[in-house]
Amino acid sequence: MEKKYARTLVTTALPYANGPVHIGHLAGVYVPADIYTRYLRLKGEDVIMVGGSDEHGVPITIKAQKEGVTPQDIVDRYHEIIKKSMEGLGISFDVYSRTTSAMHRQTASEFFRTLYEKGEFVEKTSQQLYDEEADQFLADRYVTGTCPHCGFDHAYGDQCESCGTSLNATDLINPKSAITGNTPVLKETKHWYMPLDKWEPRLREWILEGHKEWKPNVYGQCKSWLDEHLQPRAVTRDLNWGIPVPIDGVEGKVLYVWFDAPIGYISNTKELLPDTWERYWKSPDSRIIHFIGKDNIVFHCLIFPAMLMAEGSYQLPENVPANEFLNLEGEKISTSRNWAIWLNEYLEEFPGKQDVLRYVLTANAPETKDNDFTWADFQARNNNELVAILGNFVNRATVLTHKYFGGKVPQCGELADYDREVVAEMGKVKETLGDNIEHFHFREALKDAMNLARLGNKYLADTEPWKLAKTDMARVETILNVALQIAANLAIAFEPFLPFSAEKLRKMLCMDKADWSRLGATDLLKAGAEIEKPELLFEKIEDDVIEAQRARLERIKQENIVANFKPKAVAAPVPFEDFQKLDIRVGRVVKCEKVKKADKLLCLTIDDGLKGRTIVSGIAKWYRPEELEGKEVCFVANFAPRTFKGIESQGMILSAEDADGRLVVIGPHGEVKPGVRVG
Ligand code: B3M
Ligand code: ZN
Repeated sequence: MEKKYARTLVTTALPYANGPVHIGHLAGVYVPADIYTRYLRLKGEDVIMVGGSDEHGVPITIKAQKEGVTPQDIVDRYHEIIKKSMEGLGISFDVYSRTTSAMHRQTASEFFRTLYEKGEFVEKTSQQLYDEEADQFLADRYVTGTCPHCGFDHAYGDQCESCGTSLNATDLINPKSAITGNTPVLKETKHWYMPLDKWEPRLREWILEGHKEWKPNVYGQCKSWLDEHLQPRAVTRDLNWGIPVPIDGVEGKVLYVWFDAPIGYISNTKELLPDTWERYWKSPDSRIIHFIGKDNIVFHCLIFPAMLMAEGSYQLPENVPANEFLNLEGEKISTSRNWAIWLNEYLEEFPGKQDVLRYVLTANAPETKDNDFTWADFQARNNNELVAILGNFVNRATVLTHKYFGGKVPQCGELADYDREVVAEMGKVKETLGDNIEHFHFREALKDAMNLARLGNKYLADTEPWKLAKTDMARVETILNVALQIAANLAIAFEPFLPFSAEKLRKMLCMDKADWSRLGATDLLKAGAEIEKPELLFEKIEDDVIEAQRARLERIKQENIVANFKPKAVAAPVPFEDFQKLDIRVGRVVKCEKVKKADKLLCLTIDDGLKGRTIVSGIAKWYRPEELEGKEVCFVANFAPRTFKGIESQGMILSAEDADGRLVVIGPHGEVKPGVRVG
């Protein structure tokens, strides 16, 4: 028997306020959390969903420094963007706050002090890199140097982006401060540590014994951390952005962002319910569910619970249904490389299509493994599922009702056997769909809802009321009554997933608020009741819209290639005599034309100051022939001739290959006579 709870607290990972939210955040955290919460609300349960922006941490200070503004400017900007776009997508937070709020600062400080006073921290001094000129300790991200593993000379203090190894800033060879460029020195500093090793036995028992029902990806990750044994973790940092360490006499130190951020869930609940928040956190008949992405598992399943255990008065989470990652067109989503679909931009570019994104992200949710978002799939799911199945069924049922019954719900006469089968099928949806949502199987749950629309379509296709209209109007009445009841059921079943369309559908059918307990009922609409004029729930998305999105991604890819270009290592030395063997000369292009049946090749006639020559070159993709005519180019004059497509090429045009593979022809920068040697 699963336990019954009096109330549920749903928390969603706090997005860093250093950029807008993207589809990866949505698919991993916010859309599933919203489905879950809307479902519980629909059932009339006591549930709140809390969220907010994570406004501390080094990435925010780095971004501020790059832009020459304050960290507060950065978080003010992105907090607004994130909050507004989440509302725009219908993510129904009961509160969406921020970790720079006064309430949070107070809550996190008190939490730290309680642990400090209980003697739950271990104090340790260690050597950290320090920038003497800037007079500050350097966070790992603020140090760059040579990677001790691969020799890449722009590795960060926490990770080498070339070979992927995680590093400590003190491992770097030849470290440099990102603030002044100086070589940092080692300096002693004191910090407070959570002794996670002390909590390991309790964490082990709580998760490995007590929560075998957690998703395998979450359980497995916890097990492997626990099996490797937990080490003490510093919960303070030498930084000037964050919540100051609330100990008398301590200056220039703040709480580590991962210490304060999860406490944000508590602060936000307090902000929402100043008098009753404790019920959600401390009473044993409440359950706490953390929705997060897989990179946050250790913090939510081990570190934050250890903090809660140490504090002593809080409940531990009941479940942490972490998702895997969503990729974009086969590549990892990346904020810094702009490889993402940003929610705020989507909402502007696809007005009124919130539910399409919600649908695609749920149908493709990375629940058990990483998944891929592609624009082709987005288009296909909209056109072949939302339009062709759900929209089409609702449209047929309502149009026929207007056509034959003036927009009034017809009487339901005696049901035929087939009608009974269909109705029975509809009756099953509530349990399977509900069960799937309760077990965090949102993809399956969405399929259950869609299958109800499929059932409706099949019912109309099988019974063909438009044919019966000439002979058996009583039968048509019953069929359309059943079809309309299915449509009304869809308005309930889809409410957690597609709240905008479900509302539109309820309005169209003149229904009251959706009520989960009525799902499956055959009397949601009363005979004789009027329904509104049919309106399309979804519209087809055309190829050009998808093409434009693909072109945007293609542009970003090219920009990234150019931005990330790093010159190759210089080749082995050669003696000057070897170089002199190559006869490189300047020539003028007299004529240039495409080579027939070879889209890469151009044929150039060169004035070489002698009797002239022909050179075939693979640059057609980058130059129109007339662009080169009259220009001076450099060419190798003493290669043995080679034949391309029947043309003898007497040399090679020199060109540089840019980071994105584009070839640029090389020529002199001043006036030079054709035939002059280069060297
Ligand atoms: N801000 C990290 C992230 O976006 C983080 C989550 C905090 S949840 C308490 O991955
Ligand atoms: Zn490396």
